[in-house]
Amino acid sequence: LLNSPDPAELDALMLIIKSFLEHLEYTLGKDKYSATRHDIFNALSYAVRDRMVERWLDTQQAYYNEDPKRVYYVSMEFLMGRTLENSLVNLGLLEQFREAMNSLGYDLDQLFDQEQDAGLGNGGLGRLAACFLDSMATKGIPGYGYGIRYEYGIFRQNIVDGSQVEIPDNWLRYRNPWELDRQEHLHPVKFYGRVVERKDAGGKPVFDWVDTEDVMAMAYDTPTPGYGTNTVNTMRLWTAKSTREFDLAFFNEGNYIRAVEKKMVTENISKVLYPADNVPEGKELRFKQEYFLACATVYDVIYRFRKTHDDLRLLPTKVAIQLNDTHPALCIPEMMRLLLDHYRLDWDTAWEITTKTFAYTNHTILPEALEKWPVWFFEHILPRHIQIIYEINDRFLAEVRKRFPGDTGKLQRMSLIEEHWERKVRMANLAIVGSHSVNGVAALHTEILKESVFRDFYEMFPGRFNNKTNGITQRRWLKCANPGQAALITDVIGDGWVKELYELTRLGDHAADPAFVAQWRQVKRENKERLARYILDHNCVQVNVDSLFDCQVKRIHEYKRQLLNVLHVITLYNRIKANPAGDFVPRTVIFSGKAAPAYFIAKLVIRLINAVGDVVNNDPEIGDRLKVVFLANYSVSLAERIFPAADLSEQISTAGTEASGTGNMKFALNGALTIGTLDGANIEIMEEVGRDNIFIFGMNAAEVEELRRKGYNPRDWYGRNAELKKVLDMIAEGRFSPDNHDLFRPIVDTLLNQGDYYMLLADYASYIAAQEEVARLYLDQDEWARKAILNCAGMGKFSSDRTIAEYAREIWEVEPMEIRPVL
Ligand code: DL6
Repeated sequence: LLNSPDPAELDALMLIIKSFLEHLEYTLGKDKYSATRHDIFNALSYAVRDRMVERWLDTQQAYYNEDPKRVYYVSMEFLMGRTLENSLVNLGLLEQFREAMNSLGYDLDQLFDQEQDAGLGNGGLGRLAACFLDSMATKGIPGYGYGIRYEYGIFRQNIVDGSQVEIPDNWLRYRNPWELDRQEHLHPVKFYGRVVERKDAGGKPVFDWVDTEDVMAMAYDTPTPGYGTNTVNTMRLWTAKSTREFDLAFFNEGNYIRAVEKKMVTENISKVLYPADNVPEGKELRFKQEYFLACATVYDVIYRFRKTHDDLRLLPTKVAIQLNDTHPALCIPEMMRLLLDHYRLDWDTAWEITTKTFAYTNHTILPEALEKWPVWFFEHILPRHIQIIYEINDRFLAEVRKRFPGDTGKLQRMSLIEEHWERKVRMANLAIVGSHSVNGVAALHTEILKESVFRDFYEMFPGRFNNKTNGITQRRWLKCANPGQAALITDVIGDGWVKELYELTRLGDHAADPAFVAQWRQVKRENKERLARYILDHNCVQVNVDSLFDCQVKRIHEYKRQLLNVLHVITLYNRIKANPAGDFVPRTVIFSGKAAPAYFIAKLVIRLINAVGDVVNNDPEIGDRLKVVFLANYSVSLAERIFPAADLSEQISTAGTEASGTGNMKFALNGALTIGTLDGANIEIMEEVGRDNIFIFGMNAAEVEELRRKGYNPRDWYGRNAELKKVLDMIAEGRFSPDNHDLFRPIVDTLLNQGDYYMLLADYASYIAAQEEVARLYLDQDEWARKAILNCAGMGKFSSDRTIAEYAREIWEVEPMEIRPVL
């Protein structure tokens, strides 16, 4: 059954088959009669993992022997998605495994669909962390991802009667074949208790943190392979286990059930990912999760360092720790605690080591998203850390006083402690003060950080601030997600782009070639057909494949303005209704995204989208000139279906609110044109693809600021624009909620009566005009395709390989290292 005539190749295929069958039989205890599809997937995954493990051990051994500087990317979220296909691609084994499985009668693509997403993240921040792991391994950076192995990842979203319903994501139920548990890497994490001060033999103060409740952090490791290299790095995720002492103490009390209950409560720390994006939850359990990650990680980092070094002062020469937002910022006081209390270093030495080791990435400028933890949480849960934070603050404010004498406003703003009726620790201030580098994730974002959010800090530490524009991995987001377009590109420019995305520039030469344009259009059509089948299967809506696929997929949030898109949809609807015989460019407007479970308006927007879809999709006069679909349960694997099929990418946040965006990059890479504001990375995308190849509308960040300063009255805009007024009146009057006329009133209220904070009304007219331009261009399909090709050609900058190379050079000061296979 095997096609290859080459005996070496045949041997390789036989080895794959043998490994697969052995895992099926010996690891899973199944034979061909009892194996389910999922067993086949698992056996195959184990066979693939074996290949990774060989290179993984070589890599880790080389790191041990050569002792390079290592990078630790610490993040509360890693949104990995599926692993099987990506691993095969990165290992260069996709076709071999395809043929081997074929010979056994299995279709590899169908097996890929058996895999559950690892959804250990909310959105952009978590997916960025996953792209960075891929790029670190590909670039040969000795890197580690550290996070939490949540038993329940981001919830599954069902849509019931138009509303979001959250279902727990029990992703580990059918086992996770990629991880290896490391029972020996078990670190204690302390909580609660009190601090006792005493003097050591030399008369120096000693702080003992006693009477604590301890939880163990146990490591699970997942290999993360690079593309076209032997490097396989590690993602280490911590899970909470109760301590043996804990078990014994409680069981010995004789109350067995209470003991088991208590044990479960302790282990709850790693139970569930908090599902809020861009807004902190403020819950005690989340605080404990953050410390759990910080404590286990810092312990592990120092433990690994000390295997080969005695002098802790060398730590910053061998270790760089990147904090993915402030969520892991407790690493800073935790490192100080260990250096001071355990290793007995003096404050200045400990502080120098700490600040030289840490770097902080900010991912949001929304003021409500900046984390602040009540001081009493610290006093109660982390009593030693609050002492250390106070000391950091005292020393820091003394410096501020020296630099800016008499400026009490500055002191108040820069203090690590917010002195309101409830005193809070400002985690961003802690992260900035405790790091040698602070970066934003797109040029505009970094400027806003410097000029407004962290202005005082920028004045004090100008050299600390830098920009690292985000990126995405082209392995997942083009090569795997869009094999048709990837093959077409490789046909004309070779496959160098998979490792060096700037190679795509050469596509520009082909944009005017009619044969290439025709092939490009054909690929897009096939991708749209595939998505159309998915929509029919999941939403029971038949969409027109010739219509413009207009997509907005991302978390549902007011600042991202899905509502503005809905206003456009209703405008189009009204226009068709007013002129049923008119010529309209057919559109399918596709939404997908989750709302935080407690975010009332975001959930109502989902309901509105579905309600508008009900009216529009069932109106015979509209036909297939307009369809609206909301695809449930947005996830990495659903995203991989949507991006390749998109014609238009909606990136319409209020200027100055979206730190970067990465969906914008995925769409453009997959040949969608962007309609967007001058926000986040949209600006840099425009610079790369050219102003003529993108639809820019609306106010820029400075204009938004200016209007806010002058006083914005959304009612002025409402009164002045008849189409806009009609759309809002229809929503308010229940045109889309005939059974409950007031259902969507709160949405209209946010716009008309609560100040329209994100200025949808101010940008409406310009958005509608840009959409008209979109429709006009879509009439010329070849011209549209030409621009889409130029978009793809301009995406070189947005590879996460470039981003990681910049972090490595400018923040971490680490060199790539080549891993040679050990024979
Ligand atoms: O940097 C990754 C990603 C950006 O692309 C998005 O613009 C930004 O909204 C997102 N930020 C968060 C913030 N969560 N917190 N904190 O997810 O980061």
